[in-house]
Amino acid sequence: MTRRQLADDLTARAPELAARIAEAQLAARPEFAARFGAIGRKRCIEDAEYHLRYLAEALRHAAPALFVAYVRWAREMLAARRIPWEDLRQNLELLRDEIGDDEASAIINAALAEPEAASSSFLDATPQAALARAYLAALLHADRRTAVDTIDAAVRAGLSIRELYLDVIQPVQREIGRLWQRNEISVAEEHYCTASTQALMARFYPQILGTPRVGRKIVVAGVGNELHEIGIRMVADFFELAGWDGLYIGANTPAKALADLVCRESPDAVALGVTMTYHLAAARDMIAALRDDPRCHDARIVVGGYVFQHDAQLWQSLGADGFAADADQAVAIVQQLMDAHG
Ligand code: B12
Repeated sequence: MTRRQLADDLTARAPELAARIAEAQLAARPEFAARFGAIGRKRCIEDAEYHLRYLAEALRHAAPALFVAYVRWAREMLAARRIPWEDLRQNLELLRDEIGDDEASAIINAALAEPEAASSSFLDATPQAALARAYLAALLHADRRTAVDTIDAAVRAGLSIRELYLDVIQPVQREIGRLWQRNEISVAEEHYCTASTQALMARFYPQILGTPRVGRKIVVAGVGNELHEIGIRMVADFFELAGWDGLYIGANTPAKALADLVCRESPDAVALGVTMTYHLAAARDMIAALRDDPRCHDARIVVGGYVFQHDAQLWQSLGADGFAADADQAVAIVQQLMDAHG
């Protein structure tokens, strides 16, 4: 079986394999089964299925880093919910033995060999650390008025939209994710912060849409069931600031509707965002569909989003023309591709 066939097979058989792994783990740990009962069994199956989905993508794209990063993330997330590394490790070892493939085993072993590493605050590294901290603190106190006033004062003092987006909002959103991962804030608090930040961004549209036009168009969208929107929205806004028409479609658009819109609009470029590793297949399929359609096969296609941070070559295996790590670079890369294309 090739790597890709194995990845497809694991994806197709994930529910069945996950159930088998969970049974083996519960049989080896009767005290766990007794303590957590039916809910424990359900969680165990869900977790194993989740591990399988990430492993399948790491195999499919020959990108072990995707699985290694996932296990590092899962370890911290589960530990914060009092599920020890031993449980996760046992689950992964059972998964490895059940699959019995050398390449899959090598990826799982690489993840198991990783030393424990606690994540660190995203606010330490930003040049706008004090402002980012003040904004986040206000949101975590459910005080949107102070949050907005804090940003307004900084903008009046000269903070640009570029700095607001990349040095304040981006690290704050990532820090919110880290706090959720560490079980320090709830899903509801994360939703409140994200919704407040989206409302904040909307206040700058007169400025964002007011730049002189350069006669270029880009469609910006998330793929598949992707729900993460702020990153792609920033990308669309940076293109608007550079004078492009940035058609921001948002996330979670049916594939056919998105492909039809791209072909109808005939843009110079398309920007596709992927956050969750298990949405990579949707990006690959969307790129293939656009390349196949004579109405839009000329458009340059770039990809980006959280998942690409783990492997800088991943974009190539999706068939994209390029990748950018942030919204600023996205504009630069697309300009380069346009120049090279003539
Ligand atoms: C807000 C949020 C959500 C919200 C999104 C709401 C919305 N309307 O956007 C909701 C609640 C829906 C959500 C759901 C989930 N989330 Co979430 N989410 C986040 C969070 C906290 C912030 C995302 C964000 O706004 N980032 C800020 C932006 C600016 O950063 P960015 O996306 O990286 O974008 C920049 C670059 O990557 C690049 N870029 C982005 N897109 C593109 C596209 C192109 C073409 C280019 C060139 C560049 C580019 O430019 C951007 C700007 O510079 C992240 C934390 C994080 N680290 O990002 C977690 C996070 C991504 N989520 C996570 C998880 C686990 C989930 C869920 C599975 C939770 C669950 N159990 O249901 C679901 C999955 C939903 C789905 N089907 O997609 C994990 C993922 C971990 C992993 N191992 O995969 C994270 C990392 C949180 C964490 N630390 O644990 N989430």
